[in-house]
Amino acid sequence: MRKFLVPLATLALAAVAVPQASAAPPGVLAAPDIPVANVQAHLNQFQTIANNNGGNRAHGRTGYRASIDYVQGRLNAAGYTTTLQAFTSGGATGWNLIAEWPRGDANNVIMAGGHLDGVTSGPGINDNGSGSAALLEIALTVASQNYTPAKRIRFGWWGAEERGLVGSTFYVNNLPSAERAKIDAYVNFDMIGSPNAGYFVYSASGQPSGSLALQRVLEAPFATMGVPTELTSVGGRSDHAAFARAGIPVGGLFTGAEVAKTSAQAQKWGGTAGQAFDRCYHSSCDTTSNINVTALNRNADAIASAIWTLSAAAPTPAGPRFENTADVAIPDQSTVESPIAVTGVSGNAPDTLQVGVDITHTYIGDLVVDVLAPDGSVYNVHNRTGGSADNLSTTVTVNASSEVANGTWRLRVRDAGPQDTGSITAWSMQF
Ligand code: DPN
Ligand code: ZN
Repeated sequence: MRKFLVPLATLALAAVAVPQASAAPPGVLAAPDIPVANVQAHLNQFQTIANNNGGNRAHGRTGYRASIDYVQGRLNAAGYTTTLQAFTSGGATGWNLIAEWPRGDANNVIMAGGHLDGVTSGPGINDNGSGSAALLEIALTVASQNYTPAKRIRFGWWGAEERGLVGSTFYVNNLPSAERAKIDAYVNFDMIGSPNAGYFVYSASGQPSGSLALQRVLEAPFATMGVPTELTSVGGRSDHAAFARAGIPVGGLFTGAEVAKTSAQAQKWGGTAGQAFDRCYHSSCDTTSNINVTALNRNADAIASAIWTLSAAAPTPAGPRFENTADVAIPDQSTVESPIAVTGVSGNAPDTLQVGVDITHTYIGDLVVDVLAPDGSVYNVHNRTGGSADNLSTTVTVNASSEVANGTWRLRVRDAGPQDTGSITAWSMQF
């Protein structure tokens, strides 16, 4: 069903469902405030680097190497052990920069990253000086606070994202599987200071051990700030993609690129309706003037909050995880199912069964999504909420303790309204 045909029941619900959180929800840790002036100082350095190197910081150009040298120099001075990982793309050498804070359990790694390269047509300050600078300032804060997390924190600045996610893909593809398995979550920050900013959260493929779902961890600090967010799907458009393909839970923040802000978005966030979130996306005007300092500040604080929350979580021994990544089309006004065969789990399912659902659809207000236990018991995970939002990418906790674990579980999706279609991209069960 489309936006204009909102059933009365939905309207009545919407009238009361205005979340106005004022304190951090349980499980969300207070993190230090990240001074935005320090983040801006790093952006000024990137701008100077571009000015001195032909106007850009692109892969294969001297401005990229200078950007790496700046970030690595600051990290080394703060006590990080940093690693440069070289790769070749388009006949030129590029580098990923990896920095690990040497405390916390090395078998449970929380990874945060963003791309450090820009396009050749401009200095790349919002895309992605913004994420790079915020990550650098947060890494420096981890050090200056002498933070001792439960989990290991690893930062990554990726090369050659703008040439097709080359650096991050190289990193993940070259990680031995035992090392991949140690990464509990990867969070990505690409374009977080867009001048006509939106506040977007994305998340996919499950939940890190011992922690709240990534989506919740990323949304919570904005709720505390009283800033509404939208859950979006950025698909494979940034460096989280390779991690997601490796089965690692991923999430990220994003303030928008070339797409125009709608009037509804301008109403809740301010800014200009009908204008791109970033009019200077991939162009020469992506300079330090192309930054919304309020958005940069909020996102830097939110990233710090997410990293503190994720790294403080005590790792829990994860039970087995099962998934079905086969695409199942959801024709209009139909019911489809995707099975998962669970074997080798003794006894019943837990009361905290984590069900991850990834559905691409043009109107999630049409969808009724249920998990069916092997004996046919029905657990609803989504019932036509979300109005005109598209794509359902979420992790829900299901109390399935009265169900025998072994057997065939099914995700059942019913499209209960006319017009829109989609597909089940993947779903998973973490015991
Ligand atoms: N990384 C940019 C791109 O590949 O076009 C912009 C972008 C960032 C898109 C984050 C989606 C999410
Ligand atoms: Zn870009």
